[in-house]
Amino acid sequence: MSTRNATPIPRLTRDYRDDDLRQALTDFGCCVIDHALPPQLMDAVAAEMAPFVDSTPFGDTDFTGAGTRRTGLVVARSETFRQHLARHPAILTAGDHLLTQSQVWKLSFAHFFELFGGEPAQLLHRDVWKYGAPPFGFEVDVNALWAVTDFTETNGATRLVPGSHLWDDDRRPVPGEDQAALAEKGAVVLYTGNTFHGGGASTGSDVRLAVNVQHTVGWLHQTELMLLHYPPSVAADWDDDLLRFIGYQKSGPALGHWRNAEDPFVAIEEYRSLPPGDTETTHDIERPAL
Ligand SMILES: O=C(O)CCC(=O)C(=O)O
Ligand SMILES: [Fe+2]
Repeated sequence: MSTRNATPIPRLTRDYRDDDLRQALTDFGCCVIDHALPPQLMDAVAAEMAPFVDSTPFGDTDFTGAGTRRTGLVVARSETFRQHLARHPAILTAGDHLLTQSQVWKLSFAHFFELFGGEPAQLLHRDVWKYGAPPFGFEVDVNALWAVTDFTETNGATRLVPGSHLWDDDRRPVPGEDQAALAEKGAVVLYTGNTFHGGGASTGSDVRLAVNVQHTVGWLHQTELMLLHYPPSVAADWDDDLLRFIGYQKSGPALGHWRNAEDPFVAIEEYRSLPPGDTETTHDIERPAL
C-alpha cells in the first residue's frame, strides 16, 4: 500500500482573522483554533454533563466504539454550551462560509464524548456518509470537536486528512495521509462534512473528553430530533438566536413549518405568552380536534 506525507493541519490562534479561517476551510477542509475558549469553560461543560454520563451506554458498533460514551441533550444540560460554544464566532463564520447552498443552516447534533483508554482508532470517514446519499458536490455539513481535555497522541486525538474534502468519492486515505489534531483544552477542531477524519487510538489510560457538534444546511434532516429534545417547555427561556439555530425557524417559505405554514418560532412565542403557571398546555395551543 502506498503511503504519503500528511499535509499539515492549518492552525489558527484565538485572535485569528476570519479570512484565514475561511481560507483554511476552503483549501484544507479543516483547521484547529487554539485557545478558542478559556479552559475553565471546558471544565464547566464537563461538570454540567457529569451527572448524566454514567447512565449513557457505551457504543455498540466499531464506529461508535465499545470504549466511547456519547451523552446527548447537551443543549439543555450545559448552560455553558448554550452561552459560549453553540454560537461561537468561529462556528458562525465557518457555517456562513461553507453552507451557502441553503437559505439557513442549523445546529444538527451536540453530544458529549468520553473516549476511554484502550479504544482503537475509529474508521476514517466523511460525516456526510450518514446521509447515505450520493456526493452533493458541495459542503452540507460543518462540524466541530471542542477539546474538553487536551487531545494528545496517546488519548485518541482526532485524526484529520487535510485536503480530503476535495477528493473524488471513491478515493480513500492511505497510511500517512492522516494526522493527529493535537489540541489543548479549550481548542476547537473544525472540519467539513466531506473531510476524512476519525477518533484516534487511545493507547494510554486517561479519558479524552470532547463536545462533538454538527451543523447542517436547512433542507437536510438534523442528526438529532432537536425540537423533540428541546420543546418550548424546555427551551422557551433560551436566547432567540439559539432557538432559531436549533431549528425554531423555517428553512424556506414552507420547509420545516408548524401548523398552517407558520414559522416554528411562533410555538416559542405562544409558550412565552401563556399565563404564569400554565405550563401544562404547551402542546395544546389551538390543538385541532382529532
Ligand atoms: O471522536 C472523534 O475524535 C471523532 C468522532 C467522529 O468523527 C464521529 O463519531 O463521527
Ligand atoms: Fe465523524
